[in-house]
Amino acid sequence: MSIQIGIIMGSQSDWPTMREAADVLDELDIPYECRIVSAHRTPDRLWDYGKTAVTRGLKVIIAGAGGAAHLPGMMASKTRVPVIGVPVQTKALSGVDSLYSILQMPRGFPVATMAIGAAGAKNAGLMAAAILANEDTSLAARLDAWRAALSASIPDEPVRD
Ligand code: RP5
Repeated sequence: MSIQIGIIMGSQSDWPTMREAADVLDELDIPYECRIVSAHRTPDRLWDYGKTAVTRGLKVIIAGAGGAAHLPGMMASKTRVPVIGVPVQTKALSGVDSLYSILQMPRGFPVATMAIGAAGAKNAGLMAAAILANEDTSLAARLDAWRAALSASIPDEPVRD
């Protein structure tokens, strides 16, 4: 089967955040591809990626970017493959710039926007897994087990130190 999840990011510097998405997909044994695709620095690469996403068999694109974070929205404008946006935390504005850039899409071209930073990237991986699990019973069982294990790891009471 072809790879169904694409993880794209605007820069190598986004990888420490975006690896959270990759790591959770590894835990769930879901194949994916990773690419650097910048809306500003490599616009032709963005266009090609979006243009071929459907025919290459991608079912979900996870797109992370920081600052003037146009990558997720531009990708959503180029392909009907669902785009999950991850606002990467920035130094200047703590990622609020990234969040608003990704979240405030015009009517007609949605991006499913996650939380800022690592938690958002991890949840993006889990969201992509949940989308694929609708059509994949084996993956659905793995995702259910992952969720149950997380719940089981939460203690009933806090440690009082
Ligand atoms: C964005 O600019 C990238 O997504 C990254 O978060 C930010 C900074 O990129 P670098 O200057 O670190 O390459 O396009």
